[in-house]
Amino acid sequence: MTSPQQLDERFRSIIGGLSATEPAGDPASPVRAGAPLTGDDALKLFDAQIISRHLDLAARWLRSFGEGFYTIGSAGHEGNAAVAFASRPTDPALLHYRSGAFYAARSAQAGRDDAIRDILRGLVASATEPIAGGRHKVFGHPELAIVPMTSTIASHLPRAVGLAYAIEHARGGRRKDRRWPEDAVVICSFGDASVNHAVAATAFNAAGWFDHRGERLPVLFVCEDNGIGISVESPEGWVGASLQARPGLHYIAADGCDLAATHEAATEAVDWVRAQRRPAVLHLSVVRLMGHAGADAEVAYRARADIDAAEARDPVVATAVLLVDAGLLTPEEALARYDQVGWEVRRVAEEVIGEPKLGSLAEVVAPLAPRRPVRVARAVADAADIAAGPGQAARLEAFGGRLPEKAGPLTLAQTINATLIDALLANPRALLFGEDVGVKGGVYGVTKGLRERFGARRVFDTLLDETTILGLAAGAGLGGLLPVPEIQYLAYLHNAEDQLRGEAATLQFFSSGTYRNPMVVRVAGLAYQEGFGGHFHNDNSVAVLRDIPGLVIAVPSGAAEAAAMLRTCLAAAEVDGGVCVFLEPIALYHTRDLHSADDNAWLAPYAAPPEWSREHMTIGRARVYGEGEHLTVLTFGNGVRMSLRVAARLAERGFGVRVVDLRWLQPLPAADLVREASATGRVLIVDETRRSGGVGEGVLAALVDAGYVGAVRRVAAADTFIPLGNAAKLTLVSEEAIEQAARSLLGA
Ligand SMILES: Cc1ncc(C[n+]2csc(CCOP(=O)(O)OP(=O)(O)O)c2C)c(N)n1
Repeated sequence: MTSPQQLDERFRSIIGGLSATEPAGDPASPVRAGAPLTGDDALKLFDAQIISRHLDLAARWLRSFGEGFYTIGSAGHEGNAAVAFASRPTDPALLHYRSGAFYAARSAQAGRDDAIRDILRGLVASATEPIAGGRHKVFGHPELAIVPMTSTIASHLPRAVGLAYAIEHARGGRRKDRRWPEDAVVICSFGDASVNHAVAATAFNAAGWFDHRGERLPVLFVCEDNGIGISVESPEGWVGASLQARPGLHYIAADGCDLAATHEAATEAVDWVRAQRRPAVLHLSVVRLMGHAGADAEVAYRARADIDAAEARDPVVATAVLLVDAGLLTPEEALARYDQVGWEVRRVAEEVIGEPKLGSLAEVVAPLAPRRPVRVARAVADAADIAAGPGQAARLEAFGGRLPEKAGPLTLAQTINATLIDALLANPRALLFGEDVGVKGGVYGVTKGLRERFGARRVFDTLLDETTILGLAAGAGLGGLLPVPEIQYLAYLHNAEDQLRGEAATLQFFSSGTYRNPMVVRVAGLAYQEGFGGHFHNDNSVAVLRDIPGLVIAVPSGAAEAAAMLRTCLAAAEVDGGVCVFLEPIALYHTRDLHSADDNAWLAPYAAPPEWSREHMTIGRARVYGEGEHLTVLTFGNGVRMSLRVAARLAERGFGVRVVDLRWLQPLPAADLVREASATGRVLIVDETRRSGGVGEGVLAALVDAGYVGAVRRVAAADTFIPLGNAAKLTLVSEEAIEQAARSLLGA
C-alpha cells in the first residue's frame, strides 16, 4: 500500500523535478489547447484537490493518536472536483464517500472557505460539524445542496431518481412548493463495484423506465471507477459495458485523473441532463490511492505493479503538471501552494480536536424523529377548516357530489379511500403511487377512482419494484412532496426494507434535521384472509419495522380508527418530516359485522370536516373499549375485533373485559397500556404477529419496564410461515385461543 508519506514525497519529488514553463500562461485562456477549462478554474480546482489530499493525510494522522474516527479517503478520486464545477452549487448532490475534492470545489464555488474545517470536524466527530453534528462522517452541507448519504453503498441511487422526479414534478408549479431550482440536476456518485449492487441496478432501470415512457428525469449518475471494491477487482471493461448497456441512460466517459478531460466530459454531461431533463451516466476512470481505508493492507491482495500503476496516475500530481506545463504555476509555486494548504489543514485539525462532542443521549437523538403532537393536531384542524370552508366546492366535486360523511357507515377500505381523497385535495404536494394503485385502483379497491379524480400526475402506477417505490418516496419527500407510496403486500416490503431503514429513517438523524423525507407508506398486510393466499398474502411479521428508530407504525383496526389515524400520519409527515408506515389489515378491508351477521358494527361513519379535530388521534395513544374490571386485553389490528367478540361472550358470563386497541405499534402507547393493565391486574396480550420477535414481546417489555406486577398471558401466532387453505388457521391466533387464555386468567 502506498503510505501517506510516500504519496506526499512522490508529489514533491515529481513536481520539484519539473522546470518552469516560459512564458507564463494566461489564466483566462484554456489550460490546454482545445480544453474548455480555463487556467483560472484549473487553479481553483487544484486548490480543491490539494485540500482533499491533505485532509486524507490528516485523517490518518488524527487516527494514529485516537482523535480521528474515519479514514476512508478520496485520494485518487480528486478529479470529482471538476464535476462540482460543471454543476451548480444549487444542484442537489448525493455523493460517494470519496468526494472530498467535490466538496471543497463546491464550497469554493459557493464562496465559502470552510471546507477544511467542515471535513475535519467530521473526522473528529465534532458536535459542531455542519451536517451530521458528530453522528457520522458524511459529506453534506445545508448551503451547498449536498445531502448526506449513508455508507450502505448504492442505497442512495433510488433516492436520486425520486429527487429528480420531484424536481420535474414541481416544474411550472407554485413557486413556494419548489424546494430545488426548477432546472436543477441531481448529481449522484458512487464507485465501480457499487454498479453491481441490486439497488444500483434497480435505480438505473427505473431511470431508464421513466425515460422510456417519455417522463423527464434530470439525474446524472457519476461512476467513479477505480477498478476495485475493497479487495475485489472489477473485471476489465465490465463497468463500462454494464453502464453502456442500460436502456435510457446517456453514457459519457472520461479519464478522471485528467482534470481538463474530466471537466470537459462533466460539463457536457451536466449540460446535457440540464437541457434534456433526461438521465445520463458519467463514467470516470480514477484510481484508489492508499488502499480502501486506513487499516487496509492493500499489498495482501493487489499486485505491486497494479499499485504502482495507480500511483502513476495520481490526479493531484497530474493537475500540478498540467498547471506547470501551462505556465500558470512554477514548480516552486505549486509546491508552495501544496504546503500552504498542508499547514492550514494541520492548524485547523489541532483546533477542532478540542471541540465538544455529542455529550448526552438526548443530544444524539434530538433530530432522529421530532414529535410535536400539538402542531400535528393544529395541522389536522387547519385542514379541517379549509375542507369545511373554502374547500367545500372542491370536495363536492372530488367526491362526485356524494360526500363520504353523508354516505352512511363505511368499511375500512372505503374510509381509507375517502381519507386519501381528502388528503390529495388538502395538499397539492401529496402524491400517491405504487403497483396497481392507479388505473386498477388497488388490488382491494382502496385507491379506486383516485387516478380519475386527480390525474396520473398525482396518482400513478409505478414499475414493479418495491425498492424503486420506496426510493422514489425518499427522493420525492426530499424534493418537497408528500409521498404516499403503497406496498402491495407486507411480504413484499422486505426486499426493499433498507430504503426505509437505512435511507428514509436516517436522513434527519444524519443531517441534524436539515434534510427530511416525509412519507406515509401504506402497506396492505397481516393475516386472516380466510385461508386465501398462503404466506405471502397473509404475512404477519412486523419485526423488521418495529426496531427502526423513529419510524411510526400505525395499524387501524377498522373504519372507526382509520381516517383519523391516516390524517395524523399525513400531518406528522408534513409537520415533523415523519416517516410513517400505515399498515392496513387486509382481512378487515371489507369486514362489516362485529358480533353477528348484518349487525354492521365494524363499519363507521366518515366524519365531516368540522369533526376532524374532535376525533383526532395522537401518535402513541391507544383506544380503550369498555371499563371491564376483571381483565384487560392488549391487542391491535385483527385482534381487536376478535377480542371484542370474546369480551362480549365473557360479559354474558359476568366477566368485565376491557379491550385496548394499541393503534400504534411504534411508538407503543406505553402509558395507556400500563394504566389499563393496572386497572384490572390481569392482562391478556393478543398478538397476531409471531410469538418470536412479535409485537407482544414489546408490550410485555413495556409492562415490565413500568413495574406492572399483575398476572399476564400472551397468545400469539406460531413461529412459522403461513400455509395455504384452512391449514392457515393452525398457525394463527383464534378466537377460541383468546377465550381460553382469558378464561384461564379469570379462573373461569
Ligand atoms: C450494501 C453494502 N455492502 C457492503 C458494504 C461494505 N463496503 C464498503 S465500501 C465497499 C466497496 C465499494 O467499492 P466501490 O463501489 O468500487 O467504491 P470504492 O470504495 O472503490 O470507491 C464495500 C463492499 C457496504 N458499505 N454496503
